[in-house]
Amino acid sequence: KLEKLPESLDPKNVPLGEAVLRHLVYSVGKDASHAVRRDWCAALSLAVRDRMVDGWMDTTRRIYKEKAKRVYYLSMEFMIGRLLEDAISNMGLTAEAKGFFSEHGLDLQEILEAEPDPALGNGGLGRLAACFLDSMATVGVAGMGYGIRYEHGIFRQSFQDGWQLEEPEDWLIFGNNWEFHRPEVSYPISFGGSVQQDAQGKMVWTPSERILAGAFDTPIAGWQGKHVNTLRLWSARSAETLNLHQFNQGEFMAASRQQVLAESITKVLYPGDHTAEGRELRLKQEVFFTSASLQDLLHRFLLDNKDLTALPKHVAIQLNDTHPAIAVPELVRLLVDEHDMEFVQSFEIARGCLNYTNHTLLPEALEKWPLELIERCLPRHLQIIREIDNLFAAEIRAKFEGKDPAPMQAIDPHHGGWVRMGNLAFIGAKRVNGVSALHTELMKQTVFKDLHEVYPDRILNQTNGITPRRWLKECNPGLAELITETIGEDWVGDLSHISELVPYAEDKAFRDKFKAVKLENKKRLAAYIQSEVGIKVDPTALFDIQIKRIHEYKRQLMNALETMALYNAMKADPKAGWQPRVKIFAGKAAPSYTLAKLIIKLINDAAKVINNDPDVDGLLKLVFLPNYNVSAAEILIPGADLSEQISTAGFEASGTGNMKFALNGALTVGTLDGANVEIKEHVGDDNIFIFGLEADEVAARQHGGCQPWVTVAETPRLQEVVTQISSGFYSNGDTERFKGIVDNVLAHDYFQVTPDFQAYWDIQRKIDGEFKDQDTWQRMAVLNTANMGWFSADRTIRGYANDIWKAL
Ligand code: 26Q
Repeated sequence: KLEKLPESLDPKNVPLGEAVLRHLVYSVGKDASHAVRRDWCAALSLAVRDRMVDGWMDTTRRIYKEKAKRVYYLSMEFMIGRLLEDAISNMGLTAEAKGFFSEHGLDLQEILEAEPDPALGNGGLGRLAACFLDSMATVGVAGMGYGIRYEHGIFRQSFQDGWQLEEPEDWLIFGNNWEFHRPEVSYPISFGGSVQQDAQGKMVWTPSERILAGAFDTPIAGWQGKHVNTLRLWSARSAETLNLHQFNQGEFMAASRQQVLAESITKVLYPGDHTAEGRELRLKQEVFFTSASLQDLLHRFLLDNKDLTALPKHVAIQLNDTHPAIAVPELVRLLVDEHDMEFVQSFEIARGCLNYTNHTLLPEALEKWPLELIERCLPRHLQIIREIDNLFAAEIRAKFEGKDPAPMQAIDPHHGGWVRMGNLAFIGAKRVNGVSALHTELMKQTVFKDLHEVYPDRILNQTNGITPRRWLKECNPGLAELITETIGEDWVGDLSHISELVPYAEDKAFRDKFKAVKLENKKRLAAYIQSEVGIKVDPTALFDIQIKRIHEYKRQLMNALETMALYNAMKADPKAGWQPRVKIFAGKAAPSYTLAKLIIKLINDAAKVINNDPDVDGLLKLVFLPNYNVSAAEILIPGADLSEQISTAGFEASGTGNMKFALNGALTVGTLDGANVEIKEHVGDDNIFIFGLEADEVAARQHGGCQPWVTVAETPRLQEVVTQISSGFYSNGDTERFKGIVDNVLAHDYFQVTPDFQAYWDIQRKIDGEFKDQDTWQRMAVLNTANMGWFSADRTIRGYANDIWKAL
């Protein structure tokens, strides 16, 4: 009887404004005259969240009734960004919210900006997971995200004298109005101890340490709010109660020891990407959230099923890279040890549910753990990994006579000492996928060559995508309105409709409006730059933007060197009719990545020289914006004319920033790498600027002995810049400061900056020319937006649902 609530309690029957005021007073505890923006933001979040709850419960009931296949997306990272605008927009409440606040003399935009930006990830992999949540809820997949509720997300970046400084990030400090704490949902996670065989021959693990995982749920509404999924994040706490006796004796530290140790597991996000630091705490984080998620999904399954052999029919689990790859032995362990199943059958069940997405081929980013560490922390898991490996080896020997399984096993018996998580994930997965066509091909040819030969049907491709809600509708309202008034609003829920814009590329009036929107976005970005770093830039100049994590393979250095060469050329002949440019960089370097941090310093030092040189005033500005995050991206991307996607071919698995820029009408300068290849196919060869070595040429050069110093000597503009840097031109005469960069480029240049430099310079000068012909440029820009429909994450999710999860 209580299930159907009285109409009067339905939040939809209360005007949003009234609900906000009620929450302001009764949930936040402030009256309107004392409320600051943050209070309004809290009240609005709670009012909007109320509107989501019915749909959330409906979704749960529907999934249950229809026995829909459940999809679990396990990811160490969710780079969700601010949630309020997303929720308002998807719930169709934008106009009402705007109206209410403007009636009270408040600006909705400012209130939205009072929300902290949850950055529980490093970069692309984490942001992809967040886009997938939005798309699963939009497409109607019964999907749930599982991750870690880090108390501190990725560090806050600032610059001190041009050097990167890392400060702790504190997104929870004022509370989190989106989450529902579920204190009753809690699972034990064990570590250490030993394994003994009991009288029945069963393996019994007696751990030395137990920690509890507690659940925090955030509702995720899809477009138009019909379907609302859950992001469940785990937080660690001690299984031990406080030692009150000790505490009362005055030994506060000792009494709290267990709590502090347990809670350290979900304290901070590891800030490295593309480095697989073999740290014990990182391993514990991986085990912690993976085990909690598996226990939780098994518990849910068993609520209405008895037979665990049916698990693969009802459940699909996606592993976001190898970070949750311990799921392979952990799921087997739960089935064998906790549910009394046979090992072989358990492994079959695991192999029927688990799927693995690879996001990188960089050797240093492939996770491997020392056997000694696994043995010490996870003795039972190590046993199971060995059993899985043996089963796998037997399977290979049976199928392929004379084939040595060793190089493919999780633990290579010839070069023991390590557990290779990529191999483990591959062996334990039903499907393995790459994230762009090129990347998937390279997976088959390189890292997983031998495994692909023995399981030729296991690897498939799912090219990444982005959500058009956040990455067009919300971040670029001007362009969204123009598109909607031109072709209607269907594109928001089905981005393939955006191709209806193609004919408008030939419509001068439309192009002018498109250009006017871009100019407004560039003004907004110029104001942001002014307020963040105090540099004044001209909104009519070409805005050239590279925003992503700082990494050698992404080649911010090549961009910086080209900027310095352009500066030299402009200074030598300022009246030569140069296209004015603003070069914009943003991105964080892993705290331990010395060379990446030195590249930041070089760009900041170069900016100081260039921006203060009156000879190039009005021609060139160089900006490095601190603390790049999702919120910054939402201002930067709509304001770009040119998108820098210049990674060494073969190294960027996909990229997703490339898609965001092109969708917002920026043209791409890029290499044939990752999803750039597919963007080129969709926008057309004439509407993208491709240059440089291709993946096979890069591989050949990296393996053959190249002599970068010779290439530098043969490239005069590059030679000049390198000489300037090493002679202290950008470092007040300090010839030591950038030695690390110069030596690397001259002697090693693994990422092929020197052979690509001239081609990059040439295409940039071609871009200068094309930008001057604004009519042609705008036509190309419109065709970029119009042809990006395929890159919707909705399409990607349908691909996973059809080919991998069998869930639609
Ligand atoms: C592993 C072990 C220990 C510590 C850190 C890590 C770690 C953390 C993060 C390793 C890798 C990552 C992140 C990888 C990543 O973001 N990859 C990007 O994934 C995007 C989504 O598929 C692609 O678009 C990018 O090309 C790819 O670089």
